[in-house]
Amino acid sequence: MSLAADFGVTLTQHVLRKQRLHPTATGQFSMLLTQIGVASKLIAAQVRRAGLIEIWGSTGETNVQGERVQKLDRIANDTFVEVLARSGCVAAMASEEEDEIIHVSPPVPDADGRIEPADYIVAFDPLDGSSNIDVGVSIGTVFAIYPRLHQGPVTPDEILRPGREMIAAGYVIYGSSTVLVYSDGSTVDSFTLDPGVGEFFLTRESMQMPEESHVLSLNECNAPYWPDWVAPCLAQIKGRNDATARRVTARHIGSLVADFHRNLVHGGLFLYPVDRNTGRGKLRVLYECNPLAFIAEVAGGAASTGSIRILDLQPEHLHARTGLVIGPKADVALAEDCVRRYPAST
Ligand code: P6P
Repeated sequence: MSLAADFGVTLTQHVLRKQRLHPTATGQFSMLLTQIGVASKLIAAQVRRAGLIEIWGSTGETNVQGERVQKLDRIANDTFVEVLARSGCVAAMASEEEDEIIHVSPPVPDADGRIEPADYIVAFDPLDGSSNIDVGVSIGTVFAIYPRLHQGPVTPDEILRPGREMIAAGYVIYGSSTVLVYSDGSTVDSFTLDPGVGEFFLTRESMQMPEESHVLSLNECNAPYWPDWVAPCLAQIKGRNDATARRVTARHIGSLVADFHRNLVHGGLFLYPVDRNTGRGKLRVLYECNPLAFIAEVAGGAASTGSIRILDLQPEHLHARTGLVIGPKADVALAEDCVRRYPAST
């Protein structure tokens, strides 16, 4: 057996293999995904060393969300911004850590003096689950990739658009291992970083979300703020446990990316309903709910506010929030049915 057969498929090899399926591809999408892999490795290195080089804790700043900016948040954000800006594939970015759109200066001319405009816009949460940084719990990066709508300077309508217009989305989990999951709309594929080699290797291909929820994931301490539909929805799901079998268990990490990834692999429903009093959600549309909804749907699942498909939401501003129910189609439909029966708010 040749040596090459001993090694798995790398992220770059996978992306290039897919590129060959698109004769008109310019290579920018492949470049963008591989550069996201580079940024992820740089962030993973910092996450792994956080406790050793004292980059836990807060910078003292407060971000646009009104949340204390953890040092690793800032490092992850600046790393993602710099790597994507250098890629030549990104015309603008939106980050959870940045108040406004980040416009990227046009790529430098090639040897013939031609400038190939950047084709993509990326919205990302550089480090989701920040509250878990100091206690060694999995955290993650989430990203959404949109095609440009026109040439010239990026306009807000190119970012404030429904998630169904995404061409790709993904996330990276910095946990027991560093796992990058992305979908180009045709498949959901997962890659695990081999830190000894510094390469992401394909570990799960064409992932499909199990059709049944074995896990129920939400913050139960938010019960006083839940709309009326939530309790009966949960009761139906918990009611699947009986004397004959325990079919559903509860798991809630408090890092959306980690909770979602577990549910994608094992089958589970994640809920973060809006606050019954304000009608407002906590999770962000552009760079948390949209990317995960994109992946969930490609993997055969679904994602909804409880009444509207997440990917059909029209975000009013960069940091718009929403309620989220995401998981197997049948259980998202169950939640939507409960919303219809208890219509106070979703
Ligand atoms: P709560 C982390 O801050 C986050 O944005 C998501 O990763 C997570 O699911 C949620 O907030 C947890 O929020 O209110 O349950 O602590």
